[in-house]
Amino acid sequence: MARTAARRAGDLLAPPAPVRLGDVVPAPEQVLPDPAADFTLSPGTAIRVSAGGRDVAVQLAEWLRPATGFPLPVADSPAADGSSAADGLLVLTLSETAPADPPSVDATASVDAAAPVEVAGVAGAGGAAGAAGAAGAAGAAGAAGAAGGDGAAGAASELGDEGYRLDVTASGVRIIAATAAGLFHGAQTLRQLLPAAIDGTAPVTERWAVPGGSIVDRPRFPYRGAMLDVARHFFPVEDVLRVVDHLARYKLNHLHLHLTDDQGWRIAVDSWPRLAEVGGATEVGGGPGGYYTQADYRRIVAYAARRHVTVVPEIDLPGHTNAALVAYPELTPGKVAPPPYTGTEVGFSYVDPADERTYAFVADVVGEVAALTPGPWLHLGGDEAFKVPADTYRAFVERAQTLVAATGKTVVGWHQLAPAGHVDGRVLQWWGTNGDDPETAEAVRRGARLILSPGNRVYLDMKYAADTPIGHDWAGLIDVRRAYDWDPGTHLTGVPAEAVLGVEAPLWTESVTTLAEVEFMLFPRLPAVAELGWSPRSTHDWAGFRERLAAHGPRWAAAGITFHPSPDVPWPTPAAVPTQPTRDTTADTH
Ligand code: TNX
Repeated sequence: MARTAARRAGDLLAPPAPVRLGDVVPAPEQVLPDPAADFTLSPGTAIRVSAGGRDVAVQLAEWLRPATGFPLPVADSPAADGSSAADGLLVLTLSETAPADPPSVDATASVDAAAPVEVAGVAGAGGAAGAAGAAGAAGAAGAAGAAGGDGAAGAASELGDEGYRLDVTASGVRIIAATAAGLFHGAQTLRQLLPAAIDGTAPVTERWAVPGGSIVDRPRFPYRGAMLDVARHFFPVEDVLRVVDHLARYKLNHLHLHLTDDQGWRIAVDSWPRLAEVGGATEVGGGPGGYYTQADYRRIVAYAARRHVTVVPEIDLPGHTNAALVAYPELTPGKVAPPPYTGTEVGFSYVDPADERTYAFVADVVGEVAALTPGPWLHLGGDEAFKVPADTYRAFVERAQTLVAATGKTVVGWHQLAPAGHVDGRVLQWWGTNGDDPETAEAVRRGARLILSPGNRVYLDMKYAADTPIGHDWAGLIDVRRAYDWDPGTHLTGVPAEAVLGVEAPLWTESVTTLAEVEFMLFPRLPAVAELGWSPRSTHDWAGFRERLAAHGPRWAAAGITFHPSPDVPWPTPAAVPTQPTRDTTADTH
């Protein structure tokens, strides 16, 4: 007791926590800071978790132990009833029925449907917006704006599939959610509220302060993703797992793997073994290539699932299939194997749409991939089949869509699939560059939903600037502001926001060869896209975002993540900027 009192007194004298409650990326729906309620982790801090949340608690402990050096034991908590967080605890509560507004945590009392809120973007830009803003705004209409009209969550169930509530008081932290995914996102927020040194891999001396107050948070869109092209260059399992970690940090919940293309087939298919064995042995530039065994793929899927990331496998058809044709010449229209391809042109290859064996191949492949994939999606590609006449293309795609539907998966495809007939739930991934595509809008009217990946906004293989050492520029140069300053809800003419499932940032890898280069292209644009997918539109604010993002530079540096030191972002110190990959490449070939 005495020690606790002494610690409290010390905390009151201590400077405020270095991170402000509104500094989170992506910006939370509602933020109510209480600077008098900072909590500081100590060697005695423990984690308590209610049934069903244990794996999130274990992961939180794993994130916090290396830099703090604290033991952070995880124990089950019998109470899922909103009872008081005992002193020095991080309490994770998974409950559909517990109030999201636990009475024991002082700062939360005022956060309800009519409560003051502080939108993160405003807090980030405003500097001293903390207590005064929160207290002064009591009764203001902020909540409705921030929540997109929904008001605040009154109970955990209102937090939905992925939402959470986080309360920090001087005595502890509580995260409450209706699902493990929500709890996980809340835990990622808590991680970001600690000083940047938390991302280091060895113990450091630091005051591990968490800013006081409450956050209530839910995503704007259910689908928030990134794509990794493992076909142009192959990336080993460990690299993919690290990319999953990067996605999860920013509450992205889908990893689309572009598994097949002209230059390589990267997934083992038992019924057509030469696809991986022969088709996997090449990559752009003549390197050794590689492929995932089914065990490898399962490992990726399981690792991602633990982080609440769903893997979306893509088998690109009918074009982008040279590697498959090398392995199985009977799939080519001329029945003669083409030479292996290691260049970067697109649009020349296709499987024979006139041969029944092609459909047996498609059925076998999507059948095996579907069986390996717990998530609901299977991506059929469909882009750039330039050599296939429109009618033939459409008939092929319609059969392929039906074969995917027969596996129980929902069809996803690039927006070139638009003219084909609708199948239940079909999702088109729009990668155009002009925001105006009547054919896609028409497919939406026929029932399709959309994933937005505008090439000139979120193609992460585009260079940041003319002197970026890797990447393309066919869709323009994309620095951070360009990646951030658009609205997925209104981007495509004639497509209502309700038809937008979400956003995805693809990374094509013709010129990207190593994990460091992958990270360099992802950071800092990936968090910008994550914010578009997660945060209510009312928080959208470039000035605030760039400030919040800047504070992540030291986090990435501590975690050993390579990033582009974009001049768009006011990085805190040059020391936070790691060496960028220096390679003088690559011919642009789109
Ligand atoms: C277009 S976007 C492609 C890819 C290339 C990419 C390069 C799409 C569906 N197809 O095959 O890798 O451009 O930026």
